[in-house]
Amino acid sequence: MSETSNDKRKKTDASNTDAERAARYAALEAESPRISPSDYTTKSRRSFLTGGAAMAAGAFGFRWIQTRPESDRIPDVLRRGHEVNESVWRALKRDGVNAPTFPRSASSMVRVNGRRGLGEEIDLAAWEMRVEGPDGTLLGTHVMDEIRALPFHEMTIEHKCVEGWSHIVTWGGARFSDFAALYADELGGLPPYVSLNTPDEEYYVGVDIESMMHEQMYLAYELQGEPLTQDHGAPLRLASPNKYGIKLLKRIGTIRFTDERPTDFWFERGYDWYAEL
Ligand SMILES: Nc1nc2c(c(=O)[nH]1)N[C@H]1C(S)=C(S)[C@@H](COP(=O)(O)O)O[C@H]1N2
Ligand SMILES: [Mo]
Repeated sequence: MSETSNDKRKKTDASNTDAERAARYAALEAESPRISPSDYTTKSRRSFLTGGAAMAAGAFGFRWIQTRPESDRIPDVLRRGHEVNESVWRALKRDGVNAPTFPRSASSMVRVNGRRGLGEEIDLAAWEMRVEGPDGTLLGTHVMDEIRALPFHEMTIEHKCVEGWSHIVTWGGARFSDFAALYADELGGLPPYVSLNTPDEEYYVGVDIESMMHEQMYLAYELQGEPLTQDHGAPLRLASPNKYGIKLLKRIGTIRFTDERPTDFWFERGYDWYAEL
């Protein structure tokens, strides 16, 4: 009996070296139906997430990435295999499932990793976060007291970096969903994407609204029960176990709700846009 593509997909968690991921992907890519770039952009997210459409979209993404020039900044290990793995995982993932949490005692201080957009120290007392709508209009600004006024949550989760390490860490802060609720009416419902930037705009990420509204997506201001240090993103950063670290912007300066899929620092350098776990 021939192996169904479902059997193949189930095997995606059987082994995990990058070479194996790349090989699995090449096999999936070979059997995928071809779609054009315009198909890709007009697919609804729902169909994107299910079955063949997702595989086809992944295949397109993979071919696109192969045409990109190599960047010397990317640790080569996870480059293509990684992109591939993301697309496949995204297709398989069920909505609404939480990543595992751990007892607080299992967590410890995580290293500082990535300082793009963190340049000089900032005056935390003077920090304000801007919120913009799809047309770029300023909808509001927030000081930390307003973020602290939202319900406080804590989670002990595994933070994962695309460089291949992970660390169990305890984050404290507000759920992004509680924050976004402040703007939902004004926006007539939330648009499909969120773009986040450091104040100097040196680092920027784009995230789909479903991922942002997940209960494990935090606007974090505490790490290991202490206020964030500047190197870890003070006063406010993203934290989640469901996205790779590259998406978890430190030192948020601007949040923009948008209809267009926003550009993203590491997407521009060859990584999968979703960087989903
Ligand atoms: N502003 C900014 N945020 C960032 C980065 C960065 O370079 N600049 N690096 C990301 C990466 S790759 C990781 S793994 C995490 C690391 O967070 P940490 O330094 O608190 O461990 O931050 C993410 N957020
Ligand atoms: Mo990372």
